[in-house]
Amino acid sequence: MSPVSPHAHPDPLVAIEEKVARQERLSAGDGLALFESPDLLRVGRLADRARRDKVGDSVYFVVNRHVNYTNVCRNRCRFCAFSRTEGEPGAYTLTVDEVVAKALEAVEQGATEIHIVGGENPSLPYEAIRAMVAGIRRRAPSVHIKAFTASEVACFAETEGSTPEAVLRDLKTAGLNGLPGGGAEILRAEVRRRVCPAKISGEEWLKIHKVAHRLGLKTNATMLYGHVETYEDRVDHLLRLRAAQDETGGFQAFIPLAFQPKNSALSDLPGPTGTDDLKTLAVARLLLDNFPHIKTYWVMTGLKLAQVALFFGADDMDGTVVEEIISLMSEAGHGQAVAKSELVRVIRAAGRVPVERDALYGVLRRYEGPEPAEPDGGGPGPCGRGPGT
Ligand code: V47
Repeated sequence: MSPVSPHAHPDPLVAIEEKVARQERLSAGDGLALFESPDLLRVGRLADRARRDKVGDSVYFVVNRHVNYTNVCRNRCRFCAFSRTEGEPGAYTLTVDEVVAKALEAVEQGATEIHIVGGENPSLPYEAIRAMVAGIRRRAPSVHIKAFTASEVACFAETEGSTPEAVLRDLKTAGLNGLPGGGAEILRAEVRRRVCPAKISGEEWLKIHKVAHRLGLKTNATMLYGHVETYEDRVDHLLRLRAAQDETGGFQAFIPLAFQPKNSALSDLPGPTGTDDLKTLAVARLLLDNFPHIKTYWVMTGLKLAQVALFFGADDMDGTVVEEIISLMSEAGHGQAVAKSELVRVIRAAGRVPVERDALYGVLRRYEGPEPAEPDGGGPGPCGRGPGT
């Protein structure tokens, strides 16, 4: 951080407020000052303003379904309650037909996006991975397939004796449309050494996303926060994402992921508090001035806090989700599915305009006017429990 100028205002937020009003880029020092500020509402108001300037009053959601095709993972990251070693009780790998059937069932119920991720399972042949994508594409030509984190892509390349670029080209030919934002964790090496030493490096994660962008695949970025990382680590993470976005413009959304400690090797940690959830989202909106969308992921925070997050910089509530096992195994306790009508209701109650989007933020329907949303499909599927509070 640069030394404090003798003429600097004693309240660092004043200079930041001026920069936000001028739509000027914030520095690492600004990011740190925002995280360190005890004035949550002031930070939130700034992020709210930045959100309004960028996207107005629309709040987006997508009717989607998650499919977690295997929990067998060679990495065994310390924050993860989902992964298992091959042969361990609870280890599973879905067949190609099972993955395709889950996706098609969701499409029949109105899903426009399928989000597929799993562990790094080197004994799963790459042909099976390709067949999942091709099988869905053959039977559902227009659904958006957002699949495989950068670390899975690196694993496929390794098992194939190939490169991430060749794998991405091949999966794109099979029908892949984009990559989700998982696996980023905290990009800094010192933190990765402590929480996910076997995973690809932060540099490799960024490189694979940039390659995907150059191939025309849109991707997202996440940050898993509230474990061993410091505010400096979070700021470093956000600024590295911002620099990558300056280069390629291929990120659509940033999603902060609140660490769920239960059943993980870090279960002695308390996990982030509600104020940390809101502040992290707000600082992300303020630092990531080149990211169009900031998502609040209700699966990790609960729908009520996700609704409040709409006043702290968020403009996207992700989706109906259905059966996301990563949070289920960490007993996040906020449910696995939410009805479309419920998302519309909470967005309206926050005084904003619900917008059902497709995976590329094309508008499918704006819920304007006073009429209540009709009871709908798109939500809780066969595995759905309603969201908790
Ligand atoms: O990659 C693992 C994280 C990610 C825990 O791109 C945990 O639209 C909290 O990436 N507590 C998967 N987080 C989820 C993800 C995601 C979710 C929603 C939307 C999008 C998108 C992406 O969850 C993993 C990992 O970073 N994770 N364990 C845990 N205990």
